[in-house]
Amino acid sequence: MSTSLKNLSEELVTPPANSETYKIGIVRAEWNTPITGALEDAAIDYLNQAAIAPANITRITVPGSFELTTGAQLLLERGLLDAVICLGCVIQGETRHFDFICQAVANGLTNLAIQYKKPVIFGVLTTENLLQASERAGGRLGNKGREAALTAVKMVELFKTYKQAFKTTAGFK
Ligand code: DLZ
Repeated sequence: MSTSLKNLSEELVTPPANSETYKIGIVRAEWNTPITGALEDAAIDYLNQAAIAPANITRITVPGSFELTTGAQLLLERGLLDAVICLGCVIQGETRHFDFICQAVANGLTNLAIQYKKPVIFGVLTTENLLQASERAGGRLGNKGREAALTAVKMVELFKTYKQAFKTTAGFK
């Protein structure tokens, strides 16, 4: 989402046209709640600034990051949302749990995006320790929840723009 050259957390908000009609889902993992709660607060804050109507934001929680895929599927299968933001925090422990969870979530969310043809945003921190997570959840390295929301809004705008272009012309250049 960001690199050392660019931190999307600092990008200014420019609400796209008709953004109040965008329908956004948020799935948040309860593991490491102080971190994932901070990610969600920043995501909501960004969506508000981008003029997304609060009534068009659907929020659910799942126990851990591993369940983000099924949570997102639950929201997507209703066919009502334009994008789903998935927020989690996986912290490396002494076992290989970390690797399995991160890999499964990344693959699971990618597959959902392809299956449902909707943006599914990977807002999952994968860190070595709690300090690294805190730095990315409102600390010195910004807030990846805000960046996830920004990415969702940009992707919905892209989808709507291109769908409109396909409708009105034979294609687009
Ligand atoms: C089991 C587990 C572990 C060890 N660590 C984390 C973590 O750091 N972050 C997280 O979101 N979830 C963790 N979990 C829980 C798994 O995501 C999942 O909920 C369980 O394995 C049950 O499927």
